[in-house]
Parts: sequence; structure tokens; C-alpha cells
Amino acid sequence: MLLLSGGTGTPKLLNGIRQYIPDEEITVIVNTAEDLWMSGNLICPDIDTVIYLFAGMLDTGKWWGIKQDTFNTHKALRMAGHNEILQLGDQDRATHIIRSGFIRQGASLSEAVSKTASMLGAKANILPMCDEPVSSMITVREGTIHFQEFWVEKAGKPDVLGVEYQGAQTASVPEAVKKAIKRESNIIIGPSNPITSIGPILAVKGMRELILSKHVVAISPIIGYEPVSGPAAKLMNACGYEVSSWGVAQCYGDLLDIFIIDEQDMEMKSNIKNMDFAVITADTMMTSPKKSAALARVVLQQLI
Ligand code: FO1
Repeated sequence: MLLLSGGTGTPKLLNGIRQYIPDEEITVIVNTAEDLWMSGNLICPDIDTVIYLFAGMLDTGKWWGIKQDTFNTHKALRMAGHNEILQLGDQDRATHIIRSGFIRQGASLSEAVSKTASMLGAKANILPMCDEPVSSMITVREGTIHFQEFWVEKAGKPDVLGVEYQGAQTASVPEAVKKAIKRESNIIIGPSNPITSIGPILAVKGMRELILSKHVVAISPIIGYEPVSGPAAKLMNACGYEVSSWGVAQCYGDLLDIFIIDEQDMEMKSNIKNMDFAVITADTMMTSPKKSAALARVVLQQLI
């Protein structure tokens, strides 16, 4: 079982999938274009959300960070005038220190993530989309800034003029990702932001071609004309896509075989009918583990 994931919607689906499939049989290819170096360490928000989920440590109130973490180091740094864009928990920071240590000793990101995940007890196969640094850069009126500066520091408020995946075209698909894709018949594109979560994964040189021949099942992260969470609306608009499941389908284009949209968007089914894939409706609002499991069941029924 293989999924492409960002940091919130797909981990919620994974929480449901885990109720049917053993963790050891789940591979997750994760977006790294929101990663950044901060206070001397590499922070990998989406990878960490997936690791913490499988390690049973995730704060599922926020869907990032570790549950019951403290923020003493972050507070001390802020008091000393240090600018940390992200609020980093103390225990979360330990993960960053350890992983960055592996990287400083010469490990690739894939190796560093694999060691960190097993150290924390996550049994799923968690793979960064590439080893090279790639960043989602957001162009706003004042210039071009990193996704985390746009979303966290500026609270997603500036108008978005464009999005660029810096580094994606010179990055390559890691061997472990190639192998994982080759041995699967199905690929699940989780209900994550199509522009800054799934977009960068598909932009890694060679990734789209690897996925194209597979049976791809995608779940829309949008209900009606609004994303379930996060900044997808502004970003999709800026990239010229309608903010709707129809727009998401256009982002994925010829990759799609089955597209799952929310049951509230039943009438959209007819708008999408001329495309070369099947549209299924389901309840996609994963507001509880029970609802995540129900959606996971629908997804699993679409696999060949
Ligand atoms: N999101 C926030 O909105 N504010 C934060 O202070 C924040 C801190 C943070 C620390 C570690 C981490 O792994 C994620 C964190 N996030 C925070 C989430 C992150 O900015 C994004 O929501 C994800 O990258 C979305 O995919």
C-alpha cells in the first residue's frame, strides 16, 4: 500500500488505513518542500507528522508536533530575541537535532529519516520525496518567500501571485522511492493540498512518469469551493485552478484513475464526467478516527 502525503489531510486518512492494514505494509512518500533549517536544525514538518502518527506520538489536536510537548527552549530563544518562525516543541526539537546530526555526518535525507523513524518506533516505510533540498516558494507582492514564512509567519494573509518548487527539477527520485513505486499496482494520492503538498512530490524529476502507469486513486481535499483546512484556496487560485474538486482533478490530470470527492459535491460528478477517470462520492470530512476509518474503507475498495 503506497500513499503520497503532505502534513494534515493524508495523515488523517493514514490514521484510518492503519485500522485495516498493518503499519509494516504501508509506504508513504512524503512532501519535503515545506522543510527548512531553523536554529541550526533541519525541520521536516510533513515527514515528522507521518513519523509521529505511526509512532503514536502525534498531537492530533494540531496535526503537527508531539502530544503534550513543552515549548521551553522555543520560549527561551524568543526571549533572547531569536526569530524562530515555527513554534518547536522540546521533544520535537530532539528529533530535529538527532536527524540533523545524521545529515551532518554525511547521511542522505532518506537515510536520516529512516534511522529517525525506526528510533521512534514508527514501523511504516516513510520515504522523503527526494534527498536534495526542494522548497515551495510563494511569490507575494513584497517578493518571494518560503512557504512557512507565508503560512506561519504571515498567517497566510498576503495575496499570492505565484508558486514555484525551487530545486524540484534538479532533484531526483531516490532509489527507495523508485523501488517502492515499481512493486505497487496502486498509488493513493491523499487528501492533501494539491499545490504545496502533492505538487512538489509530482514535480520531482521523473516522479510523474513513474506513477503514470499505476492505478491512481486520489481523494479531493476540497468540499464545495473551500479546502477542508490550510491554504489551498489562495495557492490554487494563484496557479490558475478553480478552488473545487474539479480544480484538484485538473492538477492531477492524466494520472487519475479514480477520484473520490465529497458526497456534498454530488452535482460536481456530472461536471467531471468527460474526464478519463471514475468519480466516486464519499464522506471526506475526517473529524474523528471513526470517520477516517470509514473513508479509508472506501479508498481500499477502489484498489485493484
Ligand atoms: N504550523 C503553524 O501554523 N504554526 C506553528 O508554529 C507550527 C510549528 C510547527 C513545528 C513543527 C512542525 O513539524 C510543524 C509545525 N507547524 C506549525 C505546521 C507546519 O507549518 C505546516 O502546517 C505543515 O508544514 C503543513 O503541511
